[in-house]
Amino acid sequence: MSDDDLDGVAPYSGPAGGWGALGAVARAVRDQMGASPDTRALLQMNQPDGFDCPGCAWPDPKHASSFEFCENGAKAVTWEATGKRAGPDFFARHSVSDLWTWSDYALEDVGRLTTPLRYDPRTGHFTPIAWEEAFARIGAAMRAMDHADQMEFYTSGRASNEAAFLYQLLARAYGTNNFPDCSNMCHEATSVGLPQAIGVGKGTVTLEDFEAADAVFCIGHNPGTNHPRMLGTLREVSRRGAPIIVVNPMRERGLERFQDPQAPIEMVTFSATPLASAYHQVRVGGDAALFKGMMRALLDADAASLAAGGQGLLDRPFIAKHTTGFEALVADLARLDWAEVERRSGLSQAVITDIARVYWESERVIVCYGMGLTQHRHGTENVQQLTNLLLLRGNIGKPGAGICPLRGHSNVQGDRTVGITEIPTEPFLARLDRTFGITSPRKHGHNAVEAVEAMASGRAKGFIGLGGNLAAAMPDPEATFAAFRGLDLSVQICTKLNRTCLLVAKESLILPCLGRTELDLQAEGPQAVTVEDSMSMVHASRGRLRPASPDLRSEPAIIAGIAKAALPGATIDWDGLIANYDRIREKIEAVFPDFHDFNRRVRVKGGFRLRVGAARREWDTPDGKAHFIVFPGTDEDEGKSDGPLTLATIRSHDQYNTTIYGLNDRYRGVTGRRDVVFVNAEDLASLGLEHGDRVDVVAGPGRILAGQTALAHAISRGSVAAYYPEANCLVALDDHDKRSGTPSYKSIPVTLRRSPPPEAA
Ligand SMILES: Nc1nc2c(c(=O)[nH]1)N[C@H]1C(S)=C(S)[C@@H](COP(=O)(O)OP(=O)(O)OC[C@H]3O[C@@H](n4cnc5c(=O)[nH]c(N)nc54)[C@H](O)[C@@H]3O)O[C@H]1N2
Ligand SMILES: Nc1nc2c(c(=O)[nH]1)N[C@H]1C(S)=C(S)[C@@H](COP(=O)(O)OP(=O)(O)OC[C@H]3O[C@@H](n4cnc5c(=O)[nH]c(N)nc54)[C@H](O)[C@@H]3O)O[C@H]1N2
Ligand SMILES: [Mo]
Repeated sequence: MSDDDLDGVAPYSGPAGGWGALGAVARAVRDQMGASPDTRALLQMNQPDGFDCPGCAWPDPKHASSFEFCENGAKAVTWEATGKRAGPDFFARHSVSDLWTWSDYALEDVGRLTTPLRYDPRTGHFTPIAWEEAFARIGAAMRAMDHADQMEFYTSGRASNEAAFLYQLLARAYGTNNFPDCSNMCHEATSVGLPQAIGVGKGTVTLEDFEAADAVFCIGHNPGTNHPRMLGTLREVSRRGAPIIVVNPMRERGLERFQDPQAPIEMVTFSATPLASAYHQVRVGGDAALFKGMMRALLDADAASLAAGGQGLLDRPFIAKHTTGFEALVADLARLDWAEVERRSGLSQAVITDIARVYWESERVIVCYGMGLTQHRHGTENVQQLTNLLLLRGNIGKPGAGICPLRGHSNVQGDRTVGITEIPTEPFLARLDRTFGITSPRKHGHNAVEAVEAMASGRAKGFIGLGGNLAAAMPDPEATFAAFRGLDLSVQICTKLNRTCLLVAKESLILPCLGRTELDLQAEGPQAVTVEDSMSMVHASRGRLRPASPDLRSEPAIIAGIAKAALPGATIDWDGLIANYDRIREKIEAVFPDFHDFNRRVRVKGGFRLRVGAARREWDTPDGKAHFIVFPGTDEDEGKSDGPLTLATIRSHDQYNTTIYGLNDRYRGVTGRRDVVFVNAEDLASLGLEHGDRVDVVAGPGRILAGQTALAHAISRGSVAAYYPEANCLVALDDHDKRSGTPSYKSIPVTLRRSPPPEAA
């Protein structure tokens, strides 16, 4: 079928950014904010005295331009600052079973929640409830649990440091380490893989390093959509002539060409800056094989250099002084089977050697990566093999070089830093106990997959969600939804209605909170919160807009309300902490020494950087060294791959995780629909299918995404892609990286078959 016969499908020939991006912002402002929009919010975004953009965790340049433009940041802000409201009258008109039939897009499009709500099982509707009564009911249900581990405390990564710190305090004072969080579905492979290798689970670079890098590798992330402000950084790298090497199964426009809306000349001349100097379409799940191939090519070239009387290509002084495990790595790579590497990665030995050559010919290299590496059965191994590659040439802890995981939510890294973890360390718990006079539980808690499993089996009976939409974000909606419906208590602290809110338990409450853009007024005046970006920079965020409703409360205030009701005898001064968030920051500083002088340093323009040992070649590992870690083999699928194709779930340009802003995916040429699956043209042909055919995507018995339109797309052979969250039905709860628990959202073995004709279906 040609594109002319297909609704909403036409190739996109423009660059990323540019006039298309400006047009999209204008539409978002009009749709969400109405005729007289309060666009002041857009001008305060990422300014030193404004609020932190809730869009992504990419840092702000030190010398912030007057207005850091970003299309998807603007969408995130207009989404929050919308004029639309989901008030009591709306819930009186619509029952939960009625709302259940609405799409995710329609649910959030109703607008901001205005008042606390409680589900009334007699009428099937949510009805307004006073805050104090809501807290009392939650407190009573929490106290009625047989033991504290029956509660799950979920955090989505928008929560500020202050909110997250109070939340972990509440849960630990209550008695559990059950902290499923969005990081468990996101960069957990980084949080588990990197500390073993380099002693810290965070990136080692700063924005300034990009100015000094001789080459930048972009592996498995899509910045044009998910970290648009990064394109400005990549544009500068490209204009300096430094190579940008992309490894991604799909050709993503945001990595190919960028027209900077902040560069007037590019805009008026319709020119653009090319970004990727080479684009390698790896097979989905083939990265570890690629990295091992690159390391082997590097070792071979090193040996050849030495044999010819040269210096060799490895940083031997670095390896000798700073690392262990080198010999074991070399021994593993000596056994490498190139045929296997080529099959897994979909790239030839010659191409892999070329990629490796760019790597070894560059003195200083930064590698950026995202979900394309972490959301695999071997996500942790992917991250560690990449780290090996960097260590071989001393590319960690020197200017212009390092590892750069692109974090997801704007404060997902900060939430971890201030204690949201199911596997807390003893020194941290000891300091927390000393600071607050409590006895924290020592037993490790649940991550996201374990939490849902515990809920499904009845071991957990209560859930509080500090933001997010966990039920829709997790694999296997059938099992996950049933787990939520079986609970005794379900509390969602959120800004908009979503699917998780509708999974009602015996006692279900929705507690509407302030967003980042809004004025947070407490007993001692307006408050600012703090966040930590992908590069460990901590800075303040202050909202100024009038709250969407006078009845909203801040996240810290809601947590304090729950805490007082659930732990009536506790000695923690919750009201004092809430009256002035400086007091929360004093406590954060008492528990985490890296935050010394917190209140002063966060008031300095631009904030401050938390210590990242590896960035200074201080390795916080048990033996004080960085570690090469061997991953025997290259097998992503562990023989599980019975389907001929591997599917990756991806984000469209018009969504924020489970929040669907619109139905377009501009850079991939899809308009007004999401029911598509991207397939390589040769794979389509070999399956006897054509561009535009309706197909079912089959991952196993009962795991079927039916009625999708197959699109021939620039994606590597053997790889297919479909949108998240629709495709979550293809992932089983047990399909995850066994070391980090990260669901393998991007390595799902599937087959495609022609859908039965509609009348027969
Ligand atoms: N506008 C917007 N911004 C966002 C988000 C959003 O949804 N919308 N989400 C936020 C969050 S929480 C996160 S975690 C980040 C996500 O940001 P990204 O990491 O960019 O997320 P994805 O869109 O899931 O996938 C990234 C890329 O991985 C590629 N890929 C898939 N499989 C493989 C593979 O096997 N190998 C390699 N090398 N690449 C592969 C896909 O083709 C895609 O280009 O963005 C954050 N920012
Ligand atoms: N198949 C597949 N599944 C995935 C992924 C994938 O790539 N593929 N990605 C995974 C990843 S990386 C992540 S991070 C998770 C995302 O999982 P979550 O973080 O749980 O989900 P979000 O969609 O970001 O949450 C959206 C909701 O957050 C609420 N919200 C928005 N702003 C605020 C606020 O300021 N405060 C509060 N309290 N609530 C707010 C709104 O009510 C909104 O409905 O999904 C994961 N699931
Ligand atoms: Mo994420």
